[in-house]
Formats: sequence, C-alpha cells, structure tokens
Amino acid sequence: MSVTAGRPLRAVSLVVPMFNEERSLTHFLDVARDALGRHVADWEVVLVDDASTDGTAAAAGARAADEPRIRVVRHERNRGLGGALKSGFSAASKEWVLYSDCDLPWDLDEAGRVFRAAELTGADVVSGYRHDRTGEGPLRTIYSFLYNGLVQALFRFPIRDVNFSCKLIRRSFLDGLPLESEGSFIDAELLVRLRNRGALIQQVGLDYFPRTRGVSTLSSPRTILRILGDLARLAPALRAERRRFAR
Ligand SMILES: Nc1nc2c(ncn2[C@@H]2O[C@H](COP(=O)(O)OP(=O)(O)OP(=O)(O)O)[C@@H](O)[C@H]2O)c(=O)[nH]1
Ligand SMILES: [Mg+2]
Repeated sequence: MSVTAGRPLRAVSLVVPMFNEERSLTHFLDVARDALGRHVADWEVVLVDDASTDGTAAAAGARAADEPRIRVVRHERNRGLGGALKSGFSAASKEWVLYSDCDLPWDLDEAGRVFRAAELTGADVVSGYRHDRTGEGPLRTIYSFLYNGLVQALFRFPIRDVNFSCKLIRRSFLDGLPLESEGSFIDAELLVRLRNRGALIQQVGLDYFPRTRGVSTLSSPRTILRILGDLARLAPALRAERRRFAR
C-alpha cells in the first residue's frame, strides 16, 4: 500500500468489550480476521469478557485456542464498558489500538478507510461517526443528539458521535492516560483527555448497522444514569485539565 503522507499502519490491536455475546462472537471474529488480514500486516484481537453469564467465555476461549492472535481477558465481576476498555487497552500490545463493539455496528472492512485517514493526515486518533443513526430508534436518536450537544458545549469539543464504537488511537497516547469511568462515559472521557493532551483527532463517517444478533445491554436507564453521574463527577477535572495543558 502506498500513501502520500505518513506511513501504512503496520500493527493494530483490536479491543472488543463483550457482555453476553455468544450469539455475535463467532461471526464478529470471522469478519474481523478477514478485515484485519486485508488492511494490516500485524494484528491481534483482545476480547474483554466482562463476566458474561452465557457461553461467551467458552466461545472466546475456543477461538483463542485455535488462533494465537486472539487473546481473551476475563473479568471476575461485571465492571461495565469503561472497565472493559481499560483492561483491553492495558492488554493491547500493538502500536495502534482500534476499539469496536462485538455486534458489528459498522463494517470492519471499513477499517481500511479509518487507517488510511490516520496515514494521510498524521492523526493520533480517528473517531468514527454514523452518517445516519436513526436506525437506533427515535428515542435513542434524541438521547444521542442531546448527549453529543452536551459534550460539545461542556468541553468545547466538536466531536460528532461521542459514543460510537469506532475509535483508532495511537498507543503512545494511551500509555499512562488516566481513565476513571467504569461505565459508558468512558468514550467522552477518553476523547476529551486525548484532545486535552494535544492528540490530533480526525473524524470519519461510517454506515451504521443496528444490532442483528444477541441482545442489547447498554441502552438501559441505568446506563444513562451512570453516564450522567460520571459526567457530573468528572467534568470539572476534565475542564481544568484542558486549561492546564493549554498553558
Ligand atoms: N464491558 C462491558 N461491555 C458491555 C456491557 N454491556 C454491553 N457491552 C458490550 O458493549 C458493546 C455495545 O453493547 P450494545 O449492547 O451493543 O450497546 P449499544 O450498541 O448501545 O446498543 P445496541 O447496538 O442497540 O444493542 C458490545 O460489544 C457489548 O457486548 C457490559 O456490561 N460491560
Ligand atoms: Mg450495539
């Protein structure tokens, strides 16, 4: 692959948070292996099983036994999306970390475009956004719109789709990055802290496919309340951090 700026991404860790994904996992890994094989020279998949209660652990273990590039990190108790991502980031060993969900909300073959955006622009972070998110249903579309607006206003940050699970991050920016959220505020905290530290962030539009396998677990009122709690708790520190790094 030749590029006009930067250099082709050579090594990528794909980090995948999972809770009760036995019905999605096999298909996800088949798609991921093909896509990564096409677009990067050196890859691994880090599956984070957040104390699933179905057959996820067994299915993940079986695939890892067959394919040394697939690794499994297991939590003894359910921590939430933030807890899982932090474990996955710590376990990831490659130069770039791509985070995505197990229910394939975007075609992983599009990772080629995501990698290319980093190569062309020299970005440290590429964050995907949904061209059209109305497939989530009207209520969640409204929640997403309000949440994105809140994060944009509070942190003066023109990010289009905070919670979409397509984020490519240069590993050196993750090393030593303090991340506190254990729940779904992690996406906002992660992006804001990276921006505060001067990471160059590019955004790439993607087609969005609502879940077709397994059950939805992150759209509950409990998840939303946890996001708002973390937002209230962490916003002052995140805003102060921005001013500190700007000096
Ligand atoms: N670590 C962790 N991950 C979870 C938890 N619940 C869901 N996930 C994972 O987070 C990703 C997104 O979860 P989804 O249930 O698809 O949430 P969503 O994308 O907001 O909603 P739908 O796509 O409509 O189901 C998937 O890979 C899940 O397996 C959890 O309690 N802990
Ligand atoms: Mg989903």
